[in-house]
Amino acid sequence: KSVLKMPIVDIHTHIYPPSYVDLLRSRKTVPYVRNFEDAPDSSRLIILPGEDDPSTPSTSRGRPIGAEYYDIKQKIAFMDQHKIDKSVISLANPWLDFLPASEAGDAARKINDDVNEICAGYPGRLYAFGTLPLSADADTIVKEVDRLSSLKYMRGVIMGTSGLGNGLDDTKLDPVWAAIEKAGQMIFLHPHYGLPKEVYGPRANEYGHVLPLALGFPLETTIAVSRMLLSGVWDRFTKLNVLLAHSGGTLPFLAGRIESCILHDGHLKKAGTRDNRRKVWDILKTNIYLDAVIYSEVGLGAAVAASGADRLLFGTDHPFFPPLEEDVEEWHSVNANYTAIAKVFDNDGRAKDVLGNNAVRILKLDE
Ligand code: 5CU
Repeated sequence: KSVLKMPIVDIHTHIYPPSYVDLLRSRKTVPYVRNFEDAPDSSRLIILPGEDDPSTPSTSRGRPIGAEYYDIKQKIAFMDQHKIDKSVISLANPWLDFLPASEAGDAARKINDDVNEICAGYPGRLYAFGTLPLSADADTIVKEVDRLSSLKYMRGVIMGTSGLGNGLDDTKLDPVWAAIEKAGQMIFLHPHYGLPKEVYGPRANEYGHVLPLALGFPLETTIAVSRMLLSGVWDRFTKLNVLLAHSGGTLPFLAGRIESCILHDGHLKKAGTRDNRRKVWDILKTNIYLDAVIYSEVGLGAAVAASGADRLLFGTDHPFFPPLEEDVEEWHSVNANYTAIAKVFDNDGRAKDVLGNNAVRILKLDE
């Protein structure tokens, strides 16, 4: 009797292909890559808004960037090290959001072709989410969605929360949602912009990146998805599938409150949008998928309760969150996610689903 090995699939794992790093090196404003005078031998990746304010301590000025961000061999070595069989790689934030409209279409085609080519070097091990030229017009974006369907290793698109500039509740996005839905692609929704820095207070510089990454990112995702819900995106596009980064931000925990606030809102009642809509819980179990990048069984338990173990997919966020200590081979961040899965599912069949079977089934990684 043959014993089939269970695949482990990482669906949240980023890359900046060399052409994108060249683009960042050519820039002088965020996002960019630069060697600073106080450490001329190491490059730093400055991507988050305000990360290079003059008041920012040098240790909070972006993050060191090495080959792990752009050399696919390092990704494969990381996968081998952590027993990951397949990865669905995606361009990391801020994608192409910052490009002038006139450059975005060409840049998206180049980056997507490069990423597809990288995957072709490791058949069966690498797949990808493509990137969209969101600063261009809807027609250019839709063309790239359609073109992605012809690229062998592409399984969907990664996007941030800004949409065409006015967020994901903008009805001007409807042709884009329609094209993605028609193509049967998965949207991997990922934060980048966080919250206005004022909410972190005057002592924010003392806390490194903790507040923007631990709270700004998940709340940004939660707000973006809530705006999609409230504006009826999933009432108009009932088959639009969205994979939410970081186990949905705080959506699983707050879904009940969102639903209750809708039910108790007099404005929505009068406008007729309170009752005539799909419920948050329905969308969570029909259109939304969640990654399992939440580092603890408490958050993971909420994700399972909200969307179900059959909609949860393992991820690592590589190359972000490497161990800070030297000589550590296995990444704490990765092991925290493995441990949470083992604890929540007591290593039953659902653990195997979350670790890989779900991703293979949902993203068709055996084709
Ligand atoms: O450390 C960070 O800033 C990040 C980031 O920008 N994007 C991401 O996916 N994870 C961590």
